[in-house]
Amino acid sequence: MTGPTRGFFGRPRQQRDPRLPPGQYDTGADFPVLTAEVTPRLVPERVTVSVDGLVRTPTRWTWSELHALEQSEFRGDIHCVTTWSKLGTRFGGVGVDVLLDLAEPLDAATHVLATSTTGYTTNLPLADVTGGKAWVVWSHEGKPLHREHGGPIRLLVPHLYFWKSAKWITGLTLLDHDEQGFWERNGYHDRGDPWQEQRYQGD
Ligand SMILES: Nc1nc2c(c(=O)[nH]1)N[C@H]1C(S)=C(S)[C@@H](COP(=O)(O)O)O[C@H]1N2
Ligand SMILES: [Mo]
Repeated sequence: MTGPTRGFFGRPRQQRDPRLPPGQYDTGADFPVLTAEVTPRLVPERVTVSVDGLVRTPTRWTWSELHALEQSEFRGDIHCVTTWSKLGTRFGGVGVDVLLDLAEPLDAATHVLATSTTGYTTNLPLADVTGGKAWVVWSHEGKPLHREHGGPIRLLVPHLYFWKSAKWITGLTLLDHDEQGFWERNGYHDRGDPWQEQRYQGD
C-alpha cells in the first residue's frame, strides 16, 4: 500500500477567524479609506466636540479640554459593511461615557445623531454609545489619527458597522427619537450590528 488516500482526511480546513462576523473578510495590514465627501483639512487646535440636545448641561470641548479628560483606549476589531474587517486595531481618545457624564443626558433621551464638519451624519441608539462601547478618538496605533481616517478626531463605535463611526466628528445630539443619518437615509440599517448582518434597511 502507498500512503493514505488523498482526500480521505480532507485537506486541512481553513480555520475561519472567530473574530470575523458573517460575510466579512480579514483585510490584514490594509486599512481601506471610505469617504463620501471631500476629506477636510482641519487644524487640531481648532477642533471642538459638543454634546447637546436632550442633556442637562450642553457642553463643547476644545482640543486641549478633550485631552485633559480621562483618556482610554480601544483594542479590537472594526467591520465595514463593504465586507472588510480589520482585526486587532488600537485607537486612543476619550470614552463617550466620559462626555455624557459631564453633559448629563435627560431621561427622555433614547438616540443620538453624530455629526461631522462635512455634514455627514449617522444615528445610533443611546445604549450603543454608553457602557464602554464608544469613543471619540484621535490616535491610531499610537500615532495621530490620519486625516483620511477621520483625523484629527472621529467617533469610534467598533461593535457596529464602521459607517456609524463618523469621521471628523463635531458632536453628538441626544434625541427622544431615532433620526436617520446620511447612509441610513440611503438604505443602510438603522442599527448596523455586524454579528446580525444588519447591513440594509429590513435586514
Ligand atoms: N464623515 C464621514 N464619516 C464616515 C464616512 C464618511 O464617508 N464620512 N464613512 C463611513 C464608512 S462607510 C466607513 S467604513 C468608515 C471608514 O473609515 P476609514 O476611512 O477610516 O476606514 O468611516 C465611516 N465614517
Ligand atoms: Mo463602510
